[in-house]
Amino acid sequence: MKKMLSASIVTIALMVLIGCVGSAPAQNRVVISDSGFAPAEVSIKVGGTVEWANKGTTLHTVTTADFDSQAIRQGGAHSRTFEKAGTYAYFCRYHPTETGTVTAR
Ligand SMILES: [Cu+2]
Repeated sequence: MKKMLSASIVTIALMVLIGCVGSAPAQNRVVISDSGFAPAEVSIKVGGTVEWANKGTTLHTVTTADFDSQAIRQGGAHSRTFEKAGTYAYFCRYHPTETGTVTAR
């Protein structure tokens, strides 16, 4: 009887844990190569986080009118959480042809 009780507690605890993971804001990963951002367009929920990982061989940035990641070194990453709905167009300061957008809704 005691065993069954602890088994149900474990089951409930697992369900709660899985529930938390499921409701967490989506995390999206954008890879920066020396030819640009991939995927160039990401769509997230408001409150979601985007992480840019620099897999290129040189410095890159994620820059909009409102924010600038500063230089992201090779192997480095930058994360930003989008608390307001909107479409955020960004580019790389070093290579202005590298562009992307984040849509938060
Ligand atoms: Cu760049």
